[in-house]
Amino acid sequence: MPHRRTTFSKFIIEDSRRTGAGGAELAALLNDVQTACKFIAVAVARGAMNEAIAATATNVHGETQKPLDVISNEIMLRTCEYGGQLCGMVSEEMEEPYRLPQGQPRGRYLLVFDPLDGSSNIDVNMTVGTIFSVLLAPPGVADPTAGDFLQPGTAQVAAGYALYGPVSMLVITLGNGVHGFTLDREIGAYMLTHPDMRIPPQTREFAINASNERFWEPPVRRYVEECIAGKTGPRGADFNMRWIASMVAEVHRIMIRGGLFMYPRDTRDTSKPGRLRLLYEANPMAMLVEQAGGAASTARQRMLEVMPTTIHQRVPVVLGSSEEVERLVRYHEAYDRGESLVFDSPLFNTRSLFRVT
Ligand code: AFP
Repeated sequence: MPHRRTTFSKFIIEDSRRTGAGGAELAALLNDVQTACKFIAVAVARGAMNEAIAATATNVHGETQKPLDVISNEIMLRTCEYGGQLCGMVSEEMEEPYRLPQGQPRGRYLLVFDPLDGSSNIDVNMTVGTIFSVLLAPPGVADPTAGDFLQPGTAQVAAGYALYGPVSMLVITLGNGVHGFTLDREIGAYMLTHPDMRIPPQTREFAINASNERFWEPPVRRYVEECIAGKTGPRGADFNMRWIASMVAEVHRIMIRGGLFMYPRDTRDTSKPGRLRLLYEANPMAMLVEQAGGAASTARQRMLEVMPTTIHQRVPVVLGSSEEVERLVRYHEAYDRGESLVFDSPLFNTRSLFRVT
């Protein structure tokens, strides 16, 4: 019976009592975020019935921007700006931080988000999502500058994603575990369906865009080649590979059954240390993954400890089942120590020379 289930609103109000002071303000902010995600879920679900869905433009980073990117960004701003809990927002779709309208009551939180992640999948009806992160503004700040958003992931007070797939879901952490909610469209409420989500420490599934192989650093190539070698290689087990090109969908799969997601630094453009953004993609996902018992790293540093230098900074991302993240980090450490890595498997002596001495 739906009324016996816990709604998202009930969950965050009860959690706010756990966190005490300021909890009610955070609960009110997250309630606005969930409302925005419902609006976006409806807009996404209308698909080609959205009049302007076909047109494309270019965002501030020169990336293809779909109308739903713009619509979703607008929904997040309009739905979250008026509640009085925020004093500023940063979005992937805007070059500068969003300044609240003059006279609008300000609160102590900052909201950073990617309003529609994976939007290159919109036209082909694949799963997309919204990623968000909540930070505290520095004391006394009413109109934050970009510098006020430059906080490490450990400073996040909440993080989550909305998933617009076959089922619309909202997955969130307030620093006390990870909890999943399914949108009941009859009631118009997200209902608690996945309490205390946990990521298994081991996995036989990895996700990477293999078309970038020629640009990968040797430790990444070693890791992937060992997985592909399967039972015949050093891992002694077969692996499966996935790549949806929608981070929210990849992370949700890992939340449900484990796995390793990689978007590593590559040599294609050394001015870009990766494709994904630290503040509103890597950090919220890293908080969720760690809270679910997984691990998240740049492959050389714990993701949540990276000190941001710009609000749209890119970062290499490795996250998921802890034992696989730790293995890949060890491979990078060996490489950075100058150890040449070689496979003992005859399969690889012809394909790549990595020797662990
Ligand atoms: P879009 O939002 O432009 O579709 O990018 C999605 C994304 O930021 C992330 O969700 C994917 O994991 C990654 O990019 C896919 O990148 P590739 O297209 O290079 O595989």
